[in-house]
Amino acid sequence: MMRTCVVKAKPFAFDYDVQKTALLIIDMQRDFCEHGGFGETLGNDISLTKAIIPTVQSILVACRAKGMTIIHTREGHQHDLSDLPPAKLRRSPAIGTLGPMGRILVRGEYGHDFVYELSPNKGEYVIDKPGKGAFYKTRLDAYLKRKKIESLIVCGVTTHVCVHSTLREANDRGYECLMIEDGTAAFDALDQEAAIRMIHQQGGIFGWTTTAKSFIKSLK
Ligand code: TIU
Repeated sequence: MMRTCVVKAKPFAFDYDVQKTALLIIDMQRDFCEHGGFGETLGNDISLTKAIIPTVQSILVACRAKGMTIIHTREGHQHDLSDLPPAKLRRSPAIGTLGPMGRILVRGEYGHDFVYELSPNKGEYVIDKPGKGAFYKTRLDAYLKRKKIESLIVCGVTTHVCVHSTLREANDRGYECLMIEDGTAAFDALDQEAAIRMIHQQGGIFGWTTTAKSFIKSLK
């Protein structure tokens, strides 16, 4: 049976029920959207990740107004870096070093926290994750099952890294995923375009994609 809300999407219309859907906002942290954070230490320009903040905010506000389940994730490590595999540190040696926003990608530091505009409200679930995907070493799946969630609306950064790792695993775990094209960002436009196409190609091999405007219009 068709669910209540229907949104024009690629590769075909995505239908969902608000009560069985969660908005999943991936890693909208200062470390990825502001100067001196993890994103910049990797050699990236943060202008595209910063630019989506107002769009993600409009999605968040619209979902809150409908009482949708909201989940925010953060990538980061414990102070002693005991949850940081040497293999990850080897290719991201800035993790744990001191930057202008505190220690890079370390929990509790200013740079690790969410950008101000996307601060979680009381009652919204915050997931701290040591990896790129939001299921690895977290309680995300248990939380979604407890809430009887079937569909995920996915926003955040970066599209080709943490958003993809999370969305691909969510798809394997049986969740239907709609990624918001302009509610996600990569550090460069080519990666963004490819990451979007990789979701909806082959009949929606990982899920669906749409725009923030179309998604907000579909909310009932
Ligand atoms: N490097 C990069 O594009 N992303 C990350 O390291 N983490 C997330 O995507 N959050």
